[in-house]
Amino acid sequence: GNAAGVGAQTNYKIIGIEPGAGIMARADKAMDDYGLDQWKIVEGSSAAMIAELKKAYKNQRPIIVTGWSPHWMFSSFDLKYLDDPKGTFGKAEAIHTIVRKGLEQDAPGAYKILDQFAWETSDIEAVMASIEQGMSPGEAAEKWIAEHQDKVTAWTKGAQKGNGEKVNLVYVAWDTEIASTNVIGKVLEQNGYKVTFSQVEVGPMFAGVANGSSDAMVAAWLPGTHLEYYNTYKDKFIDLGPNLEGTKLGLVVPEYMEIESIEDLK
Ligand code: PBE
Repeated sequence: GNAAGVGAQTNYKIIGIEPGAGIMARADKAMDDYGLDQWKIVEGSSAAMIAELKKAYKNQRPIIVTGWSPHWMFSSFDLKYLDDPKGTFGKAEAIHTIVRKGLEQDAPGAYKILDQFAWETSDIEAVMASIEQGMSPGEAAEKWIAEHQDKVTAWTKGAQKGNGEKVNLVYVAWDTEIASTNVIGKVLEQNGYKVTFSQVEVGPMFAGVANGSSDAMVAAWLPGTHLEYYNTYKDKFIDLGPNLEGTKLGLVVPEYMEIESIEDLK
């Protein structure tokens, strides 16, 4: 059947991303939930996963990756999520903004902007698409900001201007987070703050905001994906709520593959 064929053709490998990512824990759990003992989740990076996907897609070869939405890959390639009848990858979630304690007192304008930051899937996908087409993340952020002054005005409404205070934004190099962090960073800069960026792994991202070495992150996928990190630190930082709703995680394959469900991998 298809499943045996797909397994043989892919060496029973599912192309994963950074080991600490929430989606990797979900993918491991899927192996148990669906009894996929033969299969392996390959650890790597988001960039390496995309490179593998591009290569396989170009040659119309079978490939299975850990994927998430929003993501530009769904507009660049014809892809589908494998059905997940057991719900291992969870329901739609939101991405939250989280700041360190004391930021409101130290940089009230930055706090207010971060608190008011909220956008839609189509917005973040536009930024991701510009980056994918070769723009630097900073340029892509500036382009989106110039074209969406209505949204930016709503985020900055009533926010006191900064006076060169430093704001450090911490993030992981996932495509979604590269886009969002650069956009909010530019908006903070345009409002008088001196913004620095720290790119780290997911655990240190949460720890950094909790221990105050970073000021803010816009990259917490909740309530499920980052639940363990969130629970570890939740008393030590301030959750400003969703900046984007309607995310999704799962196993993703090209449309040309003839499987439809994670169950088909067994
Ligand atoms: N992601 C993108 C992350 C959250 C943002 C889905 C790769 C994760 O799995 O932790």
